[in-house]
Amino acid sequence: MIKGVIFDLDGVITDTAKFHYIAWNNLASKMGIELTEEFNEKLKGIPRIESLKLILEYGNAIHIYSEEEMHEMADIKNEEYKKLLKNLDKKDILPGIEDFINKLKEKNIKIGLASASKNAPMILEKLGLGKKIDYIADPDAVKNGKPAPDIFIEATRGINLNIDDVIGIEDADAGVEAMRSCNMRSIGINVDADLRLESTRELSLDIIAILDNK
Ligand code: B16
Ligand code: MG
Repeated sequence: MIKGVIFDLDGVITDTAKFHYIAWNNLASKMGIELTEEFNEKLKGIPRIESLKLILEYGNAIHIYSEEEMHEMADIKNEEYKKLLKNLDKKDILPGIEDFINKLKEKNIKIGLASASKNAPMILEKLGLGKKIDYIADPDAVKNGKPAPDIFIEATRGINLNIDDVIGIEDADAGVEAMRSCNMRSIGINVDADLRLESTRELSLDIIAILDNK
């Protein structure tokens, strides 16, 4: 029986990818790198500094900057990203998510968060969901980011359950790969996983039951 659900944040609970894209694009264009939306797909679920490294590799500029400079650049991007989140609130919760979370709570199913984002606690507060999430795994507390499984293992540990007791929900290949490598059952939103859904609207207790019986 499923006793817990592990959520990804960006792309599952809310769509912050568009703000990441604007902030990365502005930083990249200062370095003469033009990003495409297709390339941006590769950054989904990838931690901040690794995302910057992928952008610099894409622009053939990785050799130009020191680690320290890269951290400064990532900080600049994050400041702009946070400004773009200024008006984020309840209306930005993806369709069906709040209702699904409430139904999980009614059934005493624990909720963990496995997001690569260091901004996750602030974002959840803005969305009014902070109190509903039982445990937010800290990406700084794990060794390897997605596609490594560490953050999903940590989120499961934080809600005192075993991997077999939970399912995870992701929108990015890196996140599904992370779940697969720790044998966690997975739901993909617009991405292939054990069960693929086209929208967060389709999430329900019945859908979870399907995965439980698979
Ligand atoms: P931050 P998720 C990920 O969120 C984003 O998809 C990814 O684009 C971003 O680089 C990463 O968080 C780190 O975010 O810069 O806020 O720490 O999908 O894992 O919830
Ligand atoms: Mg995501």
